[in-house]
Amino acid sequence: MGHFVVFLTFLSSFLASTSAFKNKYFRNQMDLPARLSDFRRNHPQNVDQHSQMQLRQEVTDARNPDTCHCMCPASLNYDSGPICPNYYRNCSRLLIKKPRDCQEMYQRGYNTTGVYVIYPDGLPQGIYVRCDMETDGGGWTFIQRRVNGDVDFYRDWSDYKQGFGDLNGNFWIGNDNIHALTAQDNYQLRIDLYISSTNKTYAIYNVFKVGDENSQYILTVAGYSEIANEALLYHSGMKFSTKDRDNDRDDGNCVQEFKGGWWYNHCYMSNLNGVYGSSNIDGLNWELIYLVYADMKVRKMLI
Ligand SMILES: *[C@@H]1O[C@H](CO)[C@@H](O)[C@H](O)[C@H]1NC(C)=O
Ligand SMILES: *[C@@H]1O[C@H](CO)[C@@H](O)[C@H](O)[C@H]1NC(C)=O
Ligand SMILES: *[C@@H]1O[C@H](CO)[C@@H](O)[C@H](O)[C@H]1NC(C)=O
Ligand SMILES: [Ca+2]
Repeated sequence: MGHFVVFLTFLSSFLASTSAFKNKYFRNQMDLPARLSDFRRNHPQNVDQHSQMQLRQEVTDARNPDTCHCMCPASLNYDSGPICPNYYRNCSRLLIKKPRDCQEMYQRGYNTTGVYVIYPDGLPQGIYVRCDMETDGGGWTFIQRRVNGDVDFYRDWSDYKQGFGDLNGNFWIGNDNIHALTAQDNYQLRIDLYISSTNKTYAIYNVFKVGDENSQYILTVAGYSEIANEALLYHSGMKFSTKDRDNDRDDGNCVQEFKGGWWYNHCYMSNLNGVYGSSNIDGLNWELIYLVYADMKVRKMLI
């Protein structure tokens, strides 16, 4: 209980300093988690204050003997080895190292799918991401998700650079963020594809990297398992193209024709940022199989 009170005290002083939040939410402390997630959604510019809050909560948790009572056995390398179960956490390390991706959040004991702040190398201010903490052992950082037509994906370079959408719905986390994530280690990419609500499949590529903006976010994808296929390999080595920037290999303009930001070649075998619900060639599809749901997520390769 003590750590909760400390957290509340901190939260109160933070809330009191934010007048819009105060007027709207301060009175009702009964429903803090929901209020907090509302606030995060609506005020992404305050990511820094919130990440500090998240960390402060962790520090408090880590000092509490009820939530942190054991150490990793020496045989487990917490930083790069197998997932260290929650009850083996080494709290000293928890306090030192910020999570660089969703897997490191998972290793800290966060096992619920949802929105978290992570700190990829080179992004010390932290970013909000959605984590899949269930699929195949969890620890996946979403880079893209399509669930319905609420968000338009026919956008310009700066939108794709920064990211757009809603982490609880449809989004692209941003090419700078994808670059930062995949530059810090060897990541694999998993793509989940739903042809209908009951007919689903997935693809895994064991090599996935996106270059920086100078490279025009060039894609490197390889190492496919038997489940994956050419649908993405065809795009390996391509630069990213958007509505306002044609980097494709085609004489025409793939983006104008197919309506997504993507690593278009001549032009595509997969169009996962295409138009949701369209069954034309500009639709959301994987080798012309039209999809009702798709997501893309990355996880560090465990060697
Ligand atoms: C926990 O981590 C800290 C910091 O890395 C290290 O100094 C300490 O020896 C570790 N303790 C155990 C029991 O592994
Ligand atoms: C998630 O973590 C909680 C609390 O640490 C634990 O009780 C629960 O069993 C975990 N669930 C899974 C699926 O690992
Ligand atoms: C799922 O969709 C694929 C591609 O359209 C099709 O070949 C397959 O037969 C479908 N499977 C089921 C169980 O409907
Ligand atoms: Ca062209």
